[in-house]
Amino acid sequence: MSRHRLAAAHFAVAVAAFAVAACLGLLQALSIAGVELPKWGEAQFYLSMTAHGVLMALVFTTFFIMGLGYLFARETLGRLVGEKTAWTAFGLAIVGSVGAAWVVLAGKGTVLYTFYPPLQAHPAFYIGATLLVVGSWLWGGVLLASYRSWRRDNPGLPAPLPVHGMLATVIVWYLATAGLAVEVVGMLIPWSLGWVETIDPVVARTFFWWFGHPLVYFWLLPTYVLWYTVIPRVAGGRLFSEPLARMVFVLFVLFSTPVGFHHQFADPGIEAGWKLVHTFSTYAILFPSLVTAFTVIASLEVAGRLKGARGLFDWIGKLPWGDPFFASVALAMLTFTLGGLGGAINAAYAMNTMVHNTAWIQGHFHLTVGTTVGLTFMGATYWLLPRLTGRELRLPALARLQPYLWFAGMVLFSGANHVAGLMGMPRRIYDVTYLGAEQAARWVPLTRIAAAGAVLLFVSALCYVVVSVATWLSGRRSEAPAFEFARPLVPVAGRGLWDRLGLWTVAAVILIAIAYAYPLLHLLSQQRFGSPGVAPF
Ligand code: HAS
Ligand code: CU1
Repeated sequence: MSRHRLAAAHFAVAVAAFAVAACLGLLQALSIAGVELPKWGEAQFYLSMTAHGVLMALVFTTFFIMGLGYLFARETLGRLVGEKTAWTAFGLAIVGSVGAAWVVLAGKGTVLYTFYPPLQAHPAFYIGATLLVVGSWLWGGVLLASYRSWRRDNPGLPAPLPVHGMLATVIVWYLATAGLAVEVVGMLIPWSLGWVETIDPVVARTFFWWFGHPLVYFWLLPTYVLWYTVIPRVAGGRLFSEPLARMVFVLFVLFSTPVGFHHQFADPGIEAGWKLVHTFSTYAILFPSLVTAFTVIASLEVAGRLKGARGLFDWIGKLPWGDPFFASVALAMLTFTLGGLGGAINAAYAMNTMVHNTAWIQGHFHLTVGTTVGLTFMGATYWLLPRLTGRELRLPALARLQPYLWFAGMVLFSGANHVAGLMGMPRRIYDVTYLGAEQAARWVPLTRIAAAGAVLLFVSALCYVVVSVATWLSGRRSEAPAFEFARPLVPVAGRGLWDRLGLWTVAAVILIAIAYAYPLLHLLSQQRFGSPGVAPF
């Protein structure tokens, strides 16, 4: 444990944030389905939705990913340079998260997790979020410093694949949060402090989505690291192709950021041609996930065949479906097939107009971040805990059941939301009946199916938290198993093009400049709502 105390501390915060957010999620789904809850009204609904989004999407994920980064660096590079800085980062991130959560729970920051102006929070909300991000920047710095130190000792070797993936995550995160920093430090904090009277909502949203889309890959890349470097091993197989895996991470560095307008198709002030450019790059960013589907499935097939499977599909039956980590990831992958398809639908202007701001969107992101990422992290916890704490998993039957419960709950919750969205049910709405409007009668029954799903999800979340806490506190002590990573079928010999991460970062910056420079200048040239009306146009 002591070797990985830092990582363990991050996982503990992640599980705690998850536990609180899971309770709020259930309340919201029941409320939408029309269940009367005590002391609950419109204000509580939006407050809860903000807290749920911030705690799940920003706090749970960020702490879990930071923990994974430290763990992979220590295990595969044999070092962590700047451990004191890492603890400082942890402290900053905790202070920031607690501060922001406190503002929300006190009712002074009901701005949802996208905090679009003109919704305004108490300055402490934005400052708290900034501290969380600064903590994560320091985390990235520690990973980079550890890698550089390792590189000096191992000049000819490619970075171990888990570190290659985590470095790509760090780069995506730095590129993404540059946009967030401009929005929060340059616009939202001065505005919330009253230093400026107005800010331009479209400019703010543009910087938000500069950050907001790559944010989803900040969540997804560590998930992929687990899929590529651990799951083939857990399944008893080999990684099918290491070069493909390295390429995938590089493609995410390149294409994660210049796509933000696919969240702003409905926003005025951005020219249609530029929206189309972002649609094209969005379709480019589908490709590395399709490659991942191929490579990971091929790796699992190798596992099944090594166990003696014959024929076309027998290998599927040979996979360890009773292992909670494997089952979590397999179900997460199945879910992503649909979530990814939904993403491709969202990215097309015409189809986006049918689903934008409807319940379809919450259906989409509960498949993607809520299951593909979330369920993978939950499953990974069952793999991590015995290795971190030297304690055997407590209540293994609950752990085995948990991913299946989550999957079943999500089929109901997300399925119902997708269909309701197509019928026109809006997202983020307290009263989805529209005071009993006739049209709403079509989707109201679906909210009850979603609520039934939410109950299953809550039970599954409870199992996860109970197993984690019980293992941590009272698991039987035994020798901690080693952290073992998947070996590739054919090892890569030396450093290649996909390992030139510095070069790819420069290319990514150029792509971001192409995607954003003109549209931003154009927005800033229009004098309205606090935009400066800069000269060139
Ligand atoms: Fe998304 C909105 C487009 C992926 C999260 N997305 C959101 C929002 C969130 C989110 C949170 O173009 C809401 C934001 C808000 O609050 O307003 N999304 C995409 C596209 C992808 C995509 C093109 N999204 C994600 C991921 C997320 C995430 C990943 C979180 C982690 N999304 C959009 C668009 C919107 C949007 C628009 C705006 C909509 C609007 O109007 O507001 C792609 O990255 C998807 C690529 C995925 C694939 C699937 C690959 C499949 C794999 C598994 C294969 C395994 C199998 C089974 C088959 C191409 C890798 C294995 C077999 C065994 C035997 C085990
Ligand atoms: Cu996006």
